[in-house]
Amino acid sequence: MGTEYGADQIQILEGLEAVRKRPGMYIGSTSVRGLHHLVYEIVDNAVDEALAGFCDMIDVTINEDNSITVLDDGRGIPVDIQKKAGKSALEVVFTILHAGGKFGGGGYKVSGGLHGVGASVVNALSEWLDVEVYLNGKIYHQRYARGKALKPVEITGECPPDQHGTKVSFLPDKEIFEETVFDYDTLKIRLRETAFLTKNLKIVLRDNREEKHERTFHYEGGIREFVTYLNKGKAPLYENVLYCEGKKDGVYVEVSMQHNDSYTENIYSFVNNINTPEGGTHLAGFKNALTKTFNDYARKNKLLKDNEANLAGEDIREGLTAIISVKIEDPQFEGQTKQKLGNSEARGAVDAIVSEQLTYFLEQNPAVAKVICEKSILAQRARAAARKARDLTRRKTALDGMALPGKLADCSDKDPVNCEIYIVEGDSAGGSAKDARNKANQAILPLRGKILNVEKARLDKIYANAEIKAMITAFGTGIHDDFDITKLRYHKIIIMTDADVDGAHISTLLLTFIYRFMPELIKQGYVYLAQPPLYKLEKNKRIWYAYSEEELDQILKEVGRDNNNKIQRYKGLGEMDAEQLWETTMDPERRILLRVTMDEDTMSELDLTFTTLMGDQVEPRREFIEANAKYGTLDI
Ligand code: 28F
Repeated sequence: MGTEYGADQIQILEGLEAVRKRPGMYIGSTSVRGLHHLVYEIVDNAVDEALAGFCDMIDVTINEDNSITVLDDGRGIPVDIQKKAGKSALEVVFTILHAGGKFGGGGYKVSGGLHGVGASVVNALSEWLDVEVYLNGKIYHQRYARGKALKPVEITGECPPDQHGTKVSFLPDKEIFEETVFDYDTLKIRLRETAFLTKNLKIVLRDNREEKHERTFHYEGGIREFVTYLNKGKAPLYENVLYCEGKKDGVYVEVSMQHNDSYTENIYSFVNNINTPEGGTHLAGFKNALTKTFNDYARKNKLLKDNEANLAGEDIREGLTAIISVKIEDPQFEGQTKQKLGNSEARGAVDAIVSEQLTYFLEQNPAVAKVICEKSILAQRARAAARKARDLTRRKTALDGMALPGKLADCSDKDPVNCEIYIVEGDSAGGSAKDARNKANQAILPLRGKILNVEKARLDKIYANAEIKAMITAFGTGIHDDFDITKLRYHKIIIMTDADVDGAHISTLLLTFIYRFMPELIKQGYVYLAQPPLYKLEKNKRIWYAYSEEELDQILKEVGRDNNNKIQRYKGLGEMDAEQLWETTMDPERRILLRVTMDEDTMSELDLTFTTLMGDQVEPRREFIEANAKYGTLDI
């Protein structure tokens, strides 16, 4: 390496050494999630260039060797020599760890929208990184290995004089990451979300590995189209997507929303394109404006009478899909995970802009206003009924001393860490499971009949449902305000259904209930899906089980395809005797369990997964179940 890299270079290298020593501090983790963060960091820099108004195309490619290439048509990172550092600005961007980096102590992103921040982190964690800048008719190039520049910036060729932009390629370091294979779908979901949040930006994603893919995301309507997309497969209550936009006190605000006929609230908030799952001042401002504006409208137009109570915020948000997106110079994040916006000016800005523009919209569109008010009033009544029902169950459980459901075959061990509960559909399968289980630590809860779809029922009906009550009492945690994860009675909640389309549907109904009412159980990894086999193959008194068509083919190849093969296709769990059920699906030594996970970086897709499965349109649901049945995973 050249000797022109002197004293100050050493200091810089120490900076990036810190990133390699504690990568989690800068990208959250070194798991597959951290791996994908590398791409988001580089793409975010290009998005910043788009937000500044200089870039309208970003091209992301997964290369054959699992390296990544990101190209933009922005101004190109400056290459002139910076006096203070004595080297090219380009090199500074890639080799100096910028103060106030994007991740705080907790390992979470705390600030977006800082031009070029993050590039040095990606560089430090890459085996190699190549950057090309197209500027003034020339191609500038520099290459790095594990964060160290191999040479100063060089001109390696010419480009058309009107071409401009930046291209970054990198290979994540196998010494750092537990996993170095990129997942196309993960990038697809995130890049689609980025495109929704940045109207007019075109993002292309290509996969050049064995299984080729290509997608273009380009939304002229921005977050308006995001709401339409999220409501796909649901029935909107009216045609318009309401949209508010404005700037106040240095906060640029965009809000879009539309109600559907479901009972759940689907609101996503973003700050500088970063998801804020815990909300904050921008979300609070939105909710306040919504509640106030609708109550004012309903009173003024006599939809609410003088002697009737105000609509609660949750009544108005029933079935609401909304996006709140703010852009702010200096975002302050609060809370344990630093995901909650704290800037007080964001509250006022969102409140003022939404109040004013929503009031105007309601006056101009009385038919839409009426539909929303009527739905809210129904929600208000159901909420009162639900409160009564809940008070009743509370009183009862207090008297009974938390009576466990009669159908539950509990285990004898009382330490939750050792305990598992199998949720089984149907009494006959429940019976086999009871005979098969290890009574010491495996409990069985058989559920009868159709499981209630909580996306399609109001709270009063949900609380009155016997199967749901049985699950809540068996788990021991309570729900909503009373939820307490330390009271969880089993550290594995295992959903066991038939390996067919109906079984997949029942699993999804159960997962939807858990996700809506006890999301912590999924977040903390307590929820699993059992994997019963699809086929049994008997030959010369030996038995094989296959969990997929492919596996059956594989086994047949090994044992030979002839007339001695006895193949049985299991149509349901009930067809297996207790011993078979134990050895294929319940024995901890031999079974396969799928842990249900959710990716917090791509929050909005999570709901869509459920929506696709639960919505009225049959087609997307069938596609989803078939796709997941084939691969044997349900990673929501
Ligand atoms: C493929 C990833 O990183 N694109 C970027 C720019 C443009 C400017 C910039 C970036 C300059 C000195 C910090 C150009 N002209 N794509 C990208 N495009 N960074 S990153 O500036 C960074 C500052 O230190 C840019 C005028 N101003 C800014």
